[in-house]
Amino acid sequence: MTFTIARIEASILELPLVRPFIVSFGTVRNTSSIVLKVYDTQGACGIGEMSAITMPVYKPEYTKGIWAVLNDVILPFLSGKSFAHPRDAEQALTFIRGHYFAKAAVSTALYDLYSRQRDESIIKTLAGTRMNLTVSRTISLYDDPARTLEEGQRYYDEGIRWIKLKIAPGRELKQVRTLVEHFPDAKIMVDANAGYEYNDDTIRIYQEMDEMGLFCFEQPLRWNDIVFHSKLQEQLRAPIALDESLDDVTVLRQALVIKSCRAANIKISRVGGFGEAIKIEEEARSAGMPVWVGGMMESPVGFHANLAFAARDGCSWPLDFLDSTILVDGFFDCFESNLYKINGDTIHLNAAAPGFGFSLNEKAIARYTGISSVHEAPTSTRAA
Ligand code: OSB
Ligand code: MG
Repeated sequence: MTFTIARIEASILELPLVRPFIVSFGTVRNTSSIVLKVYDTQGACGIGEMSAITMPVYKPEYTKGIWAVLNDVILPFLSGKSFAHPRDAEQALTFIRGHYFAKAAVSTALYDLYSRQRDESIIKTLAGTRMNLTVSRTISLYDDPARTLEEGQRYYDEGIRWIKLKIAPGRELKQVRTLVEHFPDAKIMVDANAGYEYNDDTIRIYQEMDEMGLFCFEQPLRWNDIVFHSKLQEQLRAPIALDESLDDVTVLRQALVIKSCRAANIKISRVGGFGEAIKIEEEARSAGMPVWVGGMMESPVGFHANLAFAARDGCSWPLDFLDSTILVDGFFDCFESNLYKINGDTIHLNAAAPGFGFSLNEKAIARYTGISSVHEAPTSTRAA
């Protein structure tokens, strides 16, 4: 069975956060995603999204740039094309260098279309087996350790035992010590979002945090570095996990050769979609490396994509994309879901409904929808 792409609707979706999310590269005040609705010639529809930041501060890509490459290059190229499987579409797009966020919007929409067409849950399409998933929560970057503790306490009281703390130079040791002292039974990791340079001060600070018994250090150094991460990893007990630097499976293979990390954060948007994410998860699994699914403040669309991928065997560390559910104003008003139920620090998945298993509340979503575009294949080029 193949599907032929007849029409693609794209739109920018921005949902406001109830309070800002502060990280070393700046302050995030809203989600910023591009949602694609892809229709085949039979009228079936798949919905997907890429989630990014409005400015190029996390990676070089940013929402308006992603919008441009989608509308100028990727969506016109796809219109009228036929594929047997979404991974064939991903393969067909490899002639375009980079632009992984844009490709992730296409990949997730086509996987949804493909699983709906086969009347199977996306969990089955992605070969997921883990139906009960543990969640972690992320504490923003604060100057005052009392605020760090206050946010940590809130999550702890909800039953969360995996906590990620955002850090930056000079805003780490006191904050980490406070958390470690108050929550000795919690697993605490720190995420610097590439905020540190590799030098003696950084080595000393990381070794001091290592002494405190943290379980992971996410992306300490520059967004495009793997060499100095390897040097730093050599001097630490706890694993370094790459986020920003881990573009694709090639980077993971390089990182394995030079031992840049001992854990990996997979974000569907950052790596260009499910196909590449599966390659990374398989490569990591065969190297015995734990991975987990991270997020970029997704809308409900990307949230479902993340959940489905996290059911795969290798994604053994807790879900790291739950903060949009408490930070996005009216998150749960935007959809109804048959894919999951949240219960304290656990999410139960259900593989009963086809595709991503949600239906959008179009009225609620429309309030947050910005510019839109439509790409239609000329009827003459459409395969029967
Ligand atoms: O580094 O993981 C990151 C959000 C936006 C950009 C980068 C990151 C994040 C998060 C989100 O940490 C955590 C969550 O959604 O729970
Ligand atoms: Mg990160």
